[in-house]
Amino acid sequence: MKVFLVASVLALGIVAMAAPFAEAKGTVTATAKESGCPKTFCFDVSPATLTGGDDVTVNFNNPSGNTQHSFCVLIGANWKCAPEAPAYANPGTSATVTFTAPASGKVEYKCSVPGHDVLGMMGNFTVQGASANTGGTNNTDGNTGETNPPPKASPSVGVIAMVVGVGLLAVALRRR
Ligand SMILES: [Cu+2]
Repeated sequence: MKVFLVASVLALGIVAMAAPFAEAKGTVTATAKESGCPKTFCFDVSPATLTGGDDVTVNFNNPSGNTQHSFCVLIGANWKCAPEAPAYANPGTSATVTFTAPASGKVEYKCSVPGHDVLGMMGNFTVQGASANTGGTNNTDGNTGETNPPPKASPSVGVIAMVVGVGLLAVALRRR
């Protein structure tokens, strides 16, 4: 009975903590720029902050007049590109790449056309811990620039459930 109670309390807490992350998603718009950059080229990336664990879709546009570009993210040890390597996006075309954001830290990005990274087509996404997400950078409907409702449950709910459960258990055991 005691083991069952502890297991139940732990399971409830874990479910409550996991629930808000299950449907996490993010959409990023990245646009290649050949003017108005600190250097020769750059990206206009929005939003530049990701939420840890999100399934991120980057919609990459190359509206330039005459240069091929790509948008690649470093996931683990591999660059994942839009369009898929070794292709580049021709002027006036778009491509998409999807990836899962790491739990926290940074995600490097660059253009994979040789030399374009040092000409300015490189940068980092900042990854917020999922618990820090109070809305704004995490879209579930593919539209950017809107404010999202707060997550349905926060991880602290799970922690509180476990603490309360363990407390009740201690009281129950002491009364035996
Ligand atoms: Cu480029």
